[in-house]
Amino acid sequence: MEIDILNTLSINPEIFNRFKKQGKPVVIPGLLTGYDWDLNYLVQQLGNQEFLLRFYGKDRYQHDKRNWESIGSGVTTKLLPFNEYAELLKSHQAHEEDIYLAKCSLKHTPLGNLDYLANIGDRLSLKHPVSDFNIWIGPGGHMESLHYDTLDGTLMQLHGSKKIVLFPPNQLNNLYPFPIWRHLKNGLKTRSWFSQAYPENPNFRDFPNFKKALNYKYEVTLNRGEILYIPAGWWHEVTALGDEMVCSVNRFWRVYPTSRAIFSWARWRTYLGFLLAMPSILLSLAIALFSPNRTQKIQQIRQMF
Ligand SMILES: O=C(O)CCC(=O)C(=O)O
Repeated sequence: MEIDILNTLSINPEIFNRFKKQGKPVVIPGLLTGYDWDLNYLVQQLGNQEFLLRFYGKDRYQHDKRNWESIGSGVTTKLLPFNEYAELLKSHQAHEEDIYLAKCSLKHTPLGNLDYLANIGDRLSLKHPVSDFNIWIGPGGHMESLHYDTLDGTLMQLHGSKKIVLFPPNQLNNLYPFPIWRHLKNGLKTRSWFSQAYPENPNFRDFPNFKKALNYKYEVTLNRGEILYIPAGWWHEVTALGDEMVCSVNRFWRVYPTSRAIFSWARWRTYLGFLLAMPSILLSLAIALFSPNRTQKIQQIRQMF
C-alpha cells in the first residue's frame, strides 16, 4: 500500500492536522527543496566534532534476529571525529563494516540552528519538540531494522534516498516484537520495540501471523527534500538506497491528540521495558563512573535512550 503525499501547493497546518489527529503517516514534499547535505558540505560543517558511531558489523542481517545480542543504539559504539568517519565512507570501509552515524544531536554544531529546519515545526503546527534535531548518516545499503517509536517523528531527507517499509500500530502482535522480559537480562542492549522478523523475508514457519501483517504493509521511497511524518507506534524499517552516503535528520514531537498516546499499548509496553531494564542500566552507570574512559561510557549509556 502507498503512503499519502501532500500536495506541495496545499501544505498548511490544517491539512497536516488531519494526519496528525488520525496518526497516519504522510510524505511532505516542498519544505526542504534546494538543500543538499552532501559529504563535502557535512565535512565543512562538522569537521572534527566527535560523534558516537554504531558498529553494526558486516553480516548482522544474515543472522536470525532472535540470536542478536544487541539492537539499534544497544550495539557497540565508538566516539570518532566526523572527518574520520567521512574517510571511512569514502573508502567504503563504512559500507563493508556497516558503520552508522545514528541519531546524533546537532545541537552543538553549526547545523543545529538552521531556520529552514526550525521552521518546519511551525509550517506543520508541530508545537512541542521532544528531541533536538538528530542526524543520521550512513553508507548506501545500511538498514535500520523494523521498530516503532513512542513519539511522533519527522524524518527529513537531506542527501540520497531511503526506502521505508511501514506497518500500522494495530499489527504489533503480528510483527513479533522481542519479548519485554529480555530487558531484565540485557538492559537496553536488546529492545522490545523491535521486530524479530525480517519484513522482506519473513520466516513464516516461526512467525506465521506475519502473513496477516503483510496485508497492511506500506512502502515509500523518501527522496531528497521530502519529509516523512511517522506517527507514534507505526513500525518502520529504513534502508539507505544506492551505494553512496545517505543523510537524513529527524526530530521527535509530543503526540497530539494526547488520547493517541494514552490508548497506545505500544507506548505502555515500552515503558514497562524501560522499567525492567533499570537494574542493568544502573549497574552499567556504576561501572562507567569508575572506568578510566568515564565520559565516553556515560555518553554511550545516554545515547541508548
Ligand atoms: O533513518 C534511519 O536510519 C532511521 C530513522 C528512524 O528510525 C526514525 O526517524 O524514527
